[in-house]
Amino acid sequence: VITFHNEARSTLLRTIRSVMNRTPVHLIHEIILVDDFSDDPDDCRLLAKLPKVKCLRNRQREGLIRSRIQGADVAQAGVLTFLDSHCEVNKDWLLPLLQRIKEDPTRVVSPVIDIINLDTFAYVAASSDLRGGFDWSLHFKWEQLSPEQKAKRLDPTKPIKTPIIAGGLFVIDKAWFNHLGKYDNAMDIWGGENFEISFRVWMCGGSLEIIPCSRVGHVFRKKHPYVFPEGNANTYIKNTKRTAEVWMDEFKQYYYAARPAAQGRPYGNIQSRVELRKRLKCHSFKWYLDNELLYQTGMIRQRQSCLESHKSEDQELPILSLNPCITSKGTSAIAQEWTYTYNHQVRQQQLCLSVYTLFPGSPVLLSPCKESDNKQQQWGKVGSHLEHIASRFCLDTETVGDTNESTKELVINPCESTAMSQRWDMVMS
Ligand code: LR7
Ligand code: MN
Repeated sequence: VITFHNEARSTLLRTIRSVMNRTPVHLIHEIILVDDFSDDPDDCRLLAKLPKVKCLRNRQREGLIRSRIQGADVAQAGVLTFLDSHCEVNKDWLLPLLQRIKEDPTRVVSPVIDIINLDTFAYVAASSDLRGGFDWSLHFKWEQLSPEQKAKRLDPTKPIKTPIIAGGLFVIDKAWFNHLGKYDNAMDIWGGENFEISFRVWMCGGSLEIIPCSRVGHVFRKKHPYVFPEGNANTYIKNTKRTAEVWMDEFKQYYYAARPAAQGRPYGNIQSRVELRKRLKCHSFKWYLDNELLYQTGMIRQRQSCLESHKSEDQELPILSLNPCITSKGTSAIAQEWTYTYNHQVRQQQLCLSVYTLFPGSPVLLSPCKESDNKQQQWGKVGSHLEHIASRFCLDTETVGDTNESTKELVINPCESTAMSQRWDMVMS
């Protein structure tokens, strides 16, 4: 879905042409252009002669937010890809994005956004050590990954969790987009919708990622090459104020402090968005600030040993053990890779660390993750302890067997701050 208002034909064509040339044909169901009432209706109409290209034209200027909803509503495929109208997608851009959604349709994924030079139109690589960030005035900015985060990124192809997406270039499962409430259709022209959708995705059960293997160039412009019927500042305030009022709870006071002009400004009715948030049982904004970066993957280490899963011959599900940490990449390392999720599960693909009997010494097992009623699978990080929330006991190891053939088994035991066997380092990125 590509929306545009008075886009230059050359850049519009560059966008579409690159999509057609650099995407396996069976992965494109259709290219939907939404002409947001551009001066010349032929811009869109002529392009619809290309294979797979469809053209919708608004009867009045709507802005990019309502235009994207229009495009999404008519789209027939199961996955939606949004692009600005002045992009050049790079080689193999789409597969790495689709793969992430195939694995987990609650992910919303963006490519690394390269720079198309405004003056020369040259394609220039951007840094891929960035993620999205914002300040309290709801101004988007790119944020360097910290040296710590960078050092942990041994695998440069690994997705980067991001609190916010830039907004224009992303892929989302269509059913998930609809379930989450599309966009706020009372937002006008341009601006603010990227915060709204980013907060909503994280707070209502999804995640946002930048996928370094996928790259798309974008022309970054110094100013808007189009008019805002209500004025640029008014529109930005209306859209961000709606975002703050619906999603930011008590933290909206920081928004008003940083953007005093927003106080007392009309921003329309937000009731249906407030209801949406209630209906979806979304987390609080505080939760977002506290947790949105805790969705981490990495090793769970006790001194030189790491928590590992392996297949056993006589059991259906893999079993847990403690083995020397594998620091090299490769398939054997995957057995030691764990994800600590926002709902406090410790998971490996579809399996979760679970405890079904709540006695000292009860075994910790891998069993299929459950989405609800999953108290047996919830773990809290308390200092260097991993606390099983239902029992309030701590993840522990016990040595079984004689001294020659001893193995370590995973159990829960009453928490003891001095027990070395209860100390875990979650080496996460
Ligand atoms: O009234 C309008 N109707 C439209 O259809 C105004 C704009 N548009 C179209 C426009 O032609 C373009 O195709 O909407 C698209 C985005 O507008 P831009 O290119 O003027 O926006 P931008 O690139 O300056 O702004 C970024 O933030 C916006 C906030 O509303 C949108 O989310 C943009 O999609 C977004 N662009 C990107 O994320 C690309 C990377 C830039 C960065 C950082
Ligand atoms: Mn743009």
